[in-house]
Amino acid sequence: MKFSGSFLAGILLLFPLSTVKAQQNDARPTKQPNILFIITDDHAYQTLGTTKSDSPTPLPNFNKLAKQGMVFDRSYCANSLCGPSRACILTGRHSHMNGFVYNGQRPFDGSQPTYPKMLQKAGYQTALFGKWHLESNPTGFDKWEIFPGQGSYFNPDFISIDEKGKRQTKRVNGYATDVVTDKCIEWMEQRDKNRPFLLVVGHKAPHRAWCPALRHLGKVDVSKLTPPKNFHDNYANRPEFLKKNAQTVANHMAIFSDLKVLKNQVPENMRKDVISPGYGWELGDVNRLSPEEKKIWTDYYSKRTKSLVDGMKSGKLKDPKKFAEWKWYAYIEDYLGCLLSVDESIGRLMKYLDKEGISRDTLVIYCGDQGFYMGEHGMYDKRWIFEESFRMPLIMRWPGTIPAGVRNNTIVQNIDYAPTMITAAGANTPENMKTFQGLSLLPVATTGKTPKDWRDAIYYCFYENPGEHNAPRHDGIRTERYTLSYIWTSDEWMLFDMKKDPSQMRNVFNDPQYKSVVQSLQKKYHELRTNYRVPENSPGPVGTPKPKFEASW
Ligand code: SGN
Ligand code: CA
Repeated sequence: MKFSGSFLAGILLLFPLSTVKAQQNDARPTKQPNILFIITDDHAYQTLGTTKSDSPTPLPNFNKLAKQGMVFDRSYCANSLCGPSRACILTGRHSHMNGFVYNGQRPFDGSQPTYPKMLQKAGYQTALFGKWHLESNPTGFDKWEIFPGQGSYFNPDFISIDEKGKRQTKRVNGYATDVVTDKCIEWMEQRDKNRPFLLVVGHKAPHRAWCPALRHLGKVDVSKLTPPKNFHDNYANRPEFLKKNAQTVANHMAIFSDLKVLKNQVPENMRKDVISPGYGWELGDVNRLSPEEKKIWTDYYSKRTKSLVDGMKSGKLKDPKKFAEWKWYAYIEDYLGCLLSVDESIGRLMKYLDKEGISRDTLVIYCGDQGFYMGEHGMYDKRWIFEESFRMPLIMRWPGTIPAGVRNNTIVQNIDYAPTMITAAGANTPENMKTFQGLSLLPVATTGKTPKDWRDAIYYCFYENPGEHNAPRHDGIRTERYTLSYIWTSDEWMLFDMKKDPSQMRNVFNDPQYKSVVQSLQKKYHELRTNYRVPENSPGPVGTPKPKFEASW
């Protein structure tokens, strides 16, 4: 039987495309949900803000999101660095398969299958605003405006494509988190309401150098906080390489940039005592502020500068441990200050969904791009397989489909997010699903339970070597109880018993009591490498600086 074009158009008017497609496909939704994917930069799970204990400062909208949705307490990244992690999320495949193994090595190959491209094909309108960090132009998005590189907190620039397909850069006044949220809401206002949408909200916050919005200066009370128990970690009982890491709060933070001490208010003869060698640069972002804004910023940070100068004069901060703690308080105040704007952004986006009456039709996914240290092991930044940088925040909300207020403990990974969205959209064709190495989280998310045949271990690989923070190339696995890792550059193994030693202070790899555990975990490690098709010499023989991987799928 043949239908004329107008008859078909009539049918489509009666049944919007989203409904028709979902009915044709025997996937779980009866209607394709909108997907609002909010991704922040360097948000530490420890500060997620979904409970009182993990929120040293009130984050009411994170809290509400958690109550209305499901918090995944054990979601891990596949490679703890921004670009690679985002590439894993986009493709649902590990770094060695998608080819983006570390920042700046080469642009992301946008010709490979990704979840936005699949959604576009399945009838979605798609957009992305904010942080991208994969260098090549985004593919799979009808509309995109991205930050150049890391982006700026104040009056940020956005790259987009002009009519001739050429890149153009435009500066927008405002604070990055607010501006990205404005652009997202504006785009949703103008969307085609008869088609589902995918909107990726890419926030810069709370990335280094942790600059809160001016209205949030002084809004975080750090007086009751204390540094983590292992803040003064001396790295005993673990591989030698750890001692060489260059991401400690004590020695590797830039005093005038990260910690926002005002250089011209520090007496010259004191500067050598406060600047860690090589970390004396000043904050570039501040030069983007107008003179009025700069005054507010300078007035605020004068107080911090005074506390440093007074502490040095009185001798209180001359003790390196005390000085490191002073830095930690400055760090945490600014870091949490950045999260206040993200919290507001979530509030605004959820309010918009409610106002439109589409909350029940929208799958909201909130995640970070990897984990982050809030002083654990004395560190900031990420990269290592240690729990704080490995685990990332993940909340999913889909009222009526995902049970509300549930904490889920299933081990999941960022390569699972793409297959989850594709399955939710009913686009889980064999052709699409075969490209993924991750699993759809819907069976977990809709029941809150771990399916019987769920994986028992995940694979991790960090390629950059040694990089800005001197973290070596290493890979490893995480099971319910253990983290096993191999440092390729120094040929060392680490094993942590997460039940007995959750802070990872003791490497038990050579402990005779763990002999059989080591054997079975090493077997698992090799099994995962084979199953995920990790090339035999990846991440590279001892000492090799630059492995090259082509995207393959
Ligand atoms: C910058 C930061 C690093 C950070 C990398 C990667 N230094 O280089 O501290 O690890 O980005 O971050 S900074 O002085 O320029 O802020 S990532 O999130 O993009 O992977
Ligand atoms: Ca990041």
